[in-house]
Amino acid sequence: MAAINPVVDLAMDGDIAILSVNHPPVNALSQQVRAGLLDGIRRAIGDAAVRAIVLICDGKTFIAGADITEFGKPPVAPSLAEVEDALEGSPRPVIAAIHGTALGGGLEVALCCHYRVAVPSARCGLPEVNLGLLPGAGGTQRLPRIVGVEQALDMVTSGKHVDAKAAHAAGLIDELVAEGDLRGGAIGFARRVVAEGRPLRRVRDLDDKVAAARGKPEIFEAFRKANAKKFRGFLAPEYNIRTIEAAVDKPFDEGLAIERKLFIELMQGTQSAAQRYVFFAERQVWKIPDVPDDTPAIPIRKVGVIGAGTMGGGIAMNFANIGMPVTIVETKQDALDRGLGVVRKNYERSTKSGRLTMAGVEQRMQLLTGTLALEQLADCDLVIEAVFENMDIKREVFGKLDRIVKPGAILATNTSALDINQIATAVQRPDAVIGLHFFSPANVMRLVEVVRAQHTSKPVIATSMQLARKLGKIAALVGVCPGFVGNRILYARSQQASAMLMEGAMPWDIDQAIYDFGLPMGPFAMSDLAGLDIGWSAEKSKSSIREVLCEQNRRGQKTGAGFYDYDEQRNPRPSPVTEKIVKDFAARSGQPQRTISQQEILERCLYAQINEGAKILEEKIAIRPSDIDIVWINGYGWPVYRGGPMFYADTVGLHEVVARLEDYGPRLGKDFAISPLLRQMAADGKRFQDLK
Ligand code: 3H9
Repeated sequence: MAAINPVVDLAMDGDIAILSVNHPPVNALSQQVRAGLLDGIRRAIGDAAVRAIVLICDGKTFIAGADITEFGKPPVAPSLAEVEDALEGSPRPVIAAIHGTALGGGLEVALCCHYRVAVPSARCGLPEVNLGLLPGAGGTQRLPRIVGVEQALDMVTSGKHVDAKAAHAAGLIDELVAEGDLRGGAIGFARRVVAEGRPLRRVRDLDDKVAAARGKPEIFEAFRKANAKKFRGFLAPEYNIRTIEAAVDKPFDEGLAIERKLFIELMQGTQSAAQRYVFFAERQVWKIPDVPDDTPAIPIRKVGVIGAGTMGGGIAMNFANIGMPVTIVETKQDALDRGLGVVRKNYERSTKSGRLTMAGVEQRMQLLTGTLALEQLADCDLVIEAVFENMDIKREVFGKLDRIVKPGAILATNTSALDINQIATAVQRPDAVIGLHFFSPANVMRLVEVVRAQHTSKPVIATSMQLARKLGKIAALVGVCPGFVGNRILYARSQQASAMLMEGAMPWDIDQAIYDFGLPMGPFAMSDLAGLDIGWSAEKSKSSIREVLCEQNRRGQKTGAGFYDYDEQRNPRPSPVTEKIVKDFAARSGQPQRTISQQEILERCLYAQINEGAKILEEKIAIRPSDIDIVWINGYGWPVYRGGPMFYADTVGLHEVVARLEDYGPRLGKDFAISPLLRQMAADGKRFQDLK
């Protein structure tokens, strides 16, 4: 074997050259890989003994794409296009041998080979859209020429991975080879290509499948329309569509030039910068400086959930989904039956969309055992309490658990705001206590705030993080404070939203500004969805707009009215009733009324959030700014193309954020204070991204 460079080798197997990449962790196309591939292919072509070339990778995967860490930096030769030209232009057949994932630039390289073989477990995809990009190395022009326009559109705009079997059926993979023998299978395939004198099949020369869509712009219009909601606010999906249109309408090289131009435009924009930042943030969030990866984890084989309400049921579903038995405890049989009934209904709904079979539903339901006896939790490795948000009740539950549950088990609370340190004083083993704050609906929402209390042990933290990952969640480790990270920042926004009602804005004005910014809904629509009567009781005073709405049985979507009026399909309409209530309150407050601009609404809401985020960092409640962004993207629908509130602050400029907050001054409320950290960073010209 001849080393071309530290990451690429060239070897011979008889008359077949084996060009292999060994660049962990994912064989990304760094400069060294590109240079090695270019050199290797030239050498192989230059060797008269070589009859065919197999391109293969070491480690767990084929090339998983361009090296994202190089993006945004000046390009270094050779370019990927040069490598691709060398592969595609080779006078000897080149065969890509795929295992793991062939993604982005990796699949684009494979598409420049004359043939592709893969093991059945391999997957292919062009996930650039998830980085706010489009495939910039010919993928948008070659993919539709192989799989057709419809599938290409779906793949480039969703970033979805296609498994090898489906890729084979679509023509993307020419042959599936035995799972454990990719190299042997690929060499065998190469020998057959040579023996049969098969042509050098260049994908760029294929036309049938794109010709089928030529002169039919309606295909693209229908696709845009069908996905308008999903693509709202994102630039990349539309740019991807345009490149596929170019593949259909233009000659290959012209299409390639369009792809290049649009790729550069996206690469230089803020959306892609945000999405690339989120890619790394999603991976960083698992890293906890004082809890190393080798921290011993507690084996979790059986879980207990206390409370069969919306939260408890949703939490239990997560565990049943991964095949783990769950014991659900309720205090009354009818509540238990109702809770398990809702779980079954949720599962059955998934059968309608084809995500689950009826057998799958039964399998999951069998893993769920309902009981009224807390004692049944004795042998659980993890118990999650999801009862009413009341400190006394929670402490009582924990006191009992302490006496019942076996030593070494994790005792978790799903509280969304209460002081977990105080809950932990109810037990003799505070090191076992942790917060696992799932978001509603818990079987759907990706975020879990893992809340570290004062005495939580490192194995308990490590186990909780690993478990969240197993459940398919994204977990952020946060500290104890009212509302933790997510709800504390939400509260900062709500305060501004409520204050603006007193100054002349209507709930729908505020919601519209937040929606247009890219969130799925504004604060008032969100309250209506959650229910306005959470924590409300009829005996309470009528001191807030929310309470008056509840008095009038306007308790949110579930009662057909809240801040908004709702029709049968739950479509919201501005409500004259709410308008009157707001105006009455505003008049009583004595505050002068004015028209509040969309800009002011946004700045006050969002900059107050950023300010709260800075305080959270100051108090070390979050490990890093990007963890806060992960919380807000995954728990509250902050648009990923704006990178989370802290990243967004960087794009605005911290100096500007502070200056605007100062301008608003007393309007922000008497308790509002600008975070000293934010102020200092603004003065120093720093960004949150600099706070690694
Ligand atoms: C592209 O190709 C553009 C072209 O069209 C045009 C070019 C001109 N680069 O996810 P993991 C790191 S755009 C650099 O935990 P897994 C990652 O940060 C690219 N680094 O592993 C992590 O580092 P650390 C299109 C990368 O097994 C480590 O590798 N391709 C890259 O769960 C392990 O990653 C994509 O978008 C990269 N491309 O999943 C694919 N990829 O250990 C992106 C990963 O320090 N990658 N790293 O935290 C993935 O989807 C997953 O990493 C993959 C493996 C499925 C491959």
